[in-house]
Amino acid sequence: MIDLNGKRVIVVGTGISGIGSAKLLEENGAIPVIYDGNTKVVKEEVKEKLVQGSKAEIIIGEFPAEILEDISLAVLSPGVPTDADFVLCMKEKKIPVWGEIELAYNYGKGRVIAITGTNGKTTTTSLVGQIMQEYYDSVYIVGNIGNPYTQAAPLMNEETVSVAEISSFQLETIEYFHPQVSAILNITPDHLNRHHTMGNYVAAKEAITMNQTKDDYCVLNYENEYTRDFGERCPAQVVFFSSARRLENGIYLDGEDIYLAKDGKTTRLMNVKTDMNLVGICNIENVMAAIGISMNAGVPMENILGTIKRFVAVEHRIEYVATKKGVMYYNDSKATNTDAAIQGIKAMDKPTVLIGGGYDKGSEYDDWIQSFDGKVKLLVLIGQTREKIAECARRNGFEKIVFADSFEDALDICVKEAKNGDAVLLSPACASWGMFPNYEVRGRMFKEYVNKLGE
Ligand code: UMA
Repeated sequence: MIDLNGKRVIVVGTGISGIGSAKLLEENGAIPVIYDGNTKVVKEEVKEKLVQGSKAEIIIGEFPAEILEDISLAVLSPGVPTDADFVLCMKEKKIPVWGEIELAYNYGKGRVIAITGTNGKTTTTSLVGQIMQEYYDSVYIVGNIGNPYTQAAPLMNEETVSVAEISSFQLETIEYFHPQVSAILNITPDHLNRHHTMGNYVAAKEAITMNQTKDDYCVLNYENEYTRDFGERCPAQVVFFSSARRLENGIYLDGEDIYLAKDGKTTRLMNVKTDMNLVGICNIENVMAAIGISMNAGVPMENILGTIKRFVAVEHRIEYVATKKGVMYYNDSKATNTDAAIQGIKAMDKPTVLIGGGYDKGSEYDDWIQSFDGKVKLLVLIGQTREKIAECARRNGFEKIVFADSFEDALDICVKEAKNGDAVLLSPACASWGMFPNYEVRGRMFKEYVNKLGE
């Protein structure tokens, strides 16, 4: 552990990650200097969230470079780009730049399971978290899932198992972070406005294994070209899973059953129709990854399979909401990129009215439109990306498009257009920013609206 007692540490961001970092630092004797570039942030409101009698300095607005003179460490929130001018300035002054994950790891105790991937991380983290909680006494489910790791760190002991969902943003700023079991579920283009190139994005994901050795495990998807290739270079012992072929070693889907092939022996583990409650191939992959992770974290297979049977879908991920006038409504607000949204479409087996669009992350939408596969009867577009998506849809021969002026308007259109036997799917392929604070609020609004509809 690096001792920061008495040291001045700059914390960038006053969201849940920044507040968690500032509190943890102060509890351990460091002096946080909290900085946020958003001039709308109110100092008093930030102060209220800190430890009682906090001595933290709070700076809002323009970054005052002179404060870097006596700073020992910088802790960035995940939303802060690592190539921002003030971050480059810190690096030039040889100030170590950590993220909230590294700080929590510095003070945390016990074993760590870390899960990343473009899609499926929240479901897999929740499932692995539940498997661990039902088997071990001290378990924390932390990270990008919305529960800051820094908040749980002071509560940990040597027996603790932390199950951490880690985003590519968070992986850019780790240094000693060392999970005993890691997983990269898949890598497809996402967040390219932040990482600039696919190479940078892939490198950020792979960094989850940076401090792992052959005593550790890394669970990888054999059906994703990036993660399959990474298997050759991975510093940990690789555990592959596959939804498309029988593996000689690993966990795989064959027909409706999941098998484990290990030490020359093959065992049938479960049936995907009767032994789990989640739908779609992406969820079968998440379950296989969870098996690979949990068995290498010391949980007996019988317990793992028991929890999988009991586990129900994560909120906002292809979540069934209700059936109104014969129309089934699904909330897939968590589909903030095209790859996740493709999984949403794949899970539908009815003519579907689809709500798409939102914040522009610089994504391309062709693959998503091509996955409509005759299932989408109408695409209702919202937000900043609606023109860009409509243009892409037309280019791909899909013309059944309407623009909605607001989220409410989009929902009204869906109710009018969806007929008995259809589905309505909110699976926007875009982040919610600009119209909502986050995808959770977007999903909750959808559910509230649907639940108020008459039978
Ligand atoms: N800020 C600056 N300067 C900047 C950028 C941001 O001062 O250049 C400030 C903002 O004004 C704001 C604060 O930083 O006050 C926000 O920090 P943040 O965006 O990191 O948000 P947090 O509330 O701290 O939440 C973060 C994660 N957010 C992001 O990665 C964008 C949460 O993931 C995560 O749950 C939380 O830490 C706890 O670990 C959310 C997310 O959208 C769910 N993640 C992305 C995704 O899943 O696709 C990666």
